[in-house]
Amino acid sequence: MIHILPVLPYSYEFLEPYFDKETMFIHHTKHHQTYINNLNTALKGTNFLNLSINDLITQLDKVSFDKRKIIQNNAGGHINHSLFWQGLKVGTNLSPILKKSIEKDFNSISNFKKKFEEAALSHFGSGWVWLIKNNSTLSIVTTVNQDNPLMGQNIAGVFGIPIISLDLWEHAYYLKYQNQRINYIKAFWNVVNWDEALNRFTNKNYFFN
Ligand code: MN3
Repeated sequence: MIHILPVLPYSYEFLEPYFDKETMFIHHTKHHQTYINNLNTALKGTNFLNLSINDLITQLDKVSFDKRKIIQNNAGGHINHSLFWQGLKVGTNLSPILKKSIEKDFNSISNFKKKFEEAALSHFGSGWVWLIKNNSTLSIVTTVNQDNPLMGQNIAGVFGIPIISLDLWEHAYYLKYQNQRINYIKAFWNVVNWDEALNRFTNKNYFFN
């Protein structure tokens, strides 16, 4: 299969003023597209051409060593951005079921947000911050580069189902927020798609074609 850029489920200006139109446009059409192009190129001549992106990222340990890193980086770049776009929306609310689970593992919603912001702010360099679910426990983790918690412990250093995620690469915020990563992180709370988070939490919808 040839991996293709998923259509955004909203317009580029939909997340204004929190995430700006120009950043969203470049991020989706240039950055995400480049990961996909590089992935399609890297997969040529391999036995992994028929795998969906979901299956591919869980089988990276089977990729030959000389191609593993380039496929890991670009398959990760593809699925991470697909998850990210679907995880953004304005005007959704945290559902009681997920709220209860966050409160169980982080004591309160405000403490959860504080821990998430701290993890995002202290992550050095490029990567992602995640709320993940492993069995019935929620935790906050960061991954480097384009690693994804679904890649597993051996590849990403962590395993879990992504519930919410935030891109920490400078390309995700530099145009609007320059070096002020904290302002971008705080703006994120206005555009978290809590409906999508609930779908993933209840295991209904975290796979992509
Ligand atoms: Mn990005």
